[in-house]
Amino acid sequence: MSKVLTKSQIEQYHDEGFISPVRVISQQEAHLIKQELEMVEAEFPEEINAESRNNLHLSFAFLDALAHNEIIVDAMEDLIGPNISLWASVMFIKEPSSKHYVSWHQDATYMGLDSLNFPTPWVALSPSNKETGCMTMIAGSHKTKIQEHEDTFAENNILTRGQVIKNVDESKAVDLILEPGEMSIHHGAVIHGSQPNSSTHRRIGFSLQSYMPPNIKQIVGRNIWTHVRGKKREDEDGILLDRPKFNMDPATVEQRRIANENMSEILYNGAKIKRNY
Ligand SMILES: O=C(O)CCC(=O)C(=O)O
Repeated sequence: MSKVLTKSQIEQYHDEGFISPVRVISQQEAHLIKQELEMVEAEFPEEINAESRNNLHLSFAFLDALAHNEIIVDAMEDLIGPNISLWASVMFIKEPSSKHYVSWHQDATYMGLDSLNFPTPWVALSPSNKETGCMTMIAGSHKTKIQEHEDTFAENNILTRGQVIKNVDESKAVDLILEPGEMSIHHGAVIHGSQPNSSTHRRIGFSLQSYMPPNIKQIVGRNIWTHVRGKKREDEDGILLDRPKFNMDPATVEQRRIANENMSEILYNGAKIKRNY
């Protein structure tokens, strides 16, 4: 028996490579999280900014709580079973009327894992729609292998390397429209991207990238994980991260630095240029 997802949502994940929308928290709760996010952006600009966007769940207790939200984790259990760890998180913010976009890509390409088969929830903290630059998925594309990605490092492309898959069949493109507090879930190999935000509001999405069962291992960098539910991982080279007890908990802020260094080594493995995110 599944815990949160319906049979048809689970089938959709396997057939199309994504599910959307799933309500996680109320609009009011999402608004409070956005307010707290904007408070810590003002208070700790070194810790959280457009470049310092990875693994914020290790520095801020309210984002750790979202990463461990019961509805999200139950949905993950429906897809990957009861033993669950989180590889990383990324806060994707597109400022109002900004040119920033995300080119067609498959997440698993540069994550250094020995599998492509894992789910990523993307939680909307503000409206995500065509005007604000929601994610668009190519339905069924997770069934193909990893496609060739060209590293462009294009200035307005907010992916690490500005990596892009060319000649995507856009006839299968589906926009994932989300209200604040809803999430989509996408497969590690589904081709997706997003357009610029042409609205007067920020578009904010917290991407929990990604939840993994214990059989999936890191093979490029170190096995550094946030334990989420069930049996803890026992990787030989592994580190299990702590959870922040409060915002800017010094113990986990330091662990975030180590996790981010490892993540950067993995994501830019073999790249000609390394950006700060
Ligand atoms: O936030 C976006 O527009 C893209 C996010 C993304 O590519 C992801 O979460 O995998």
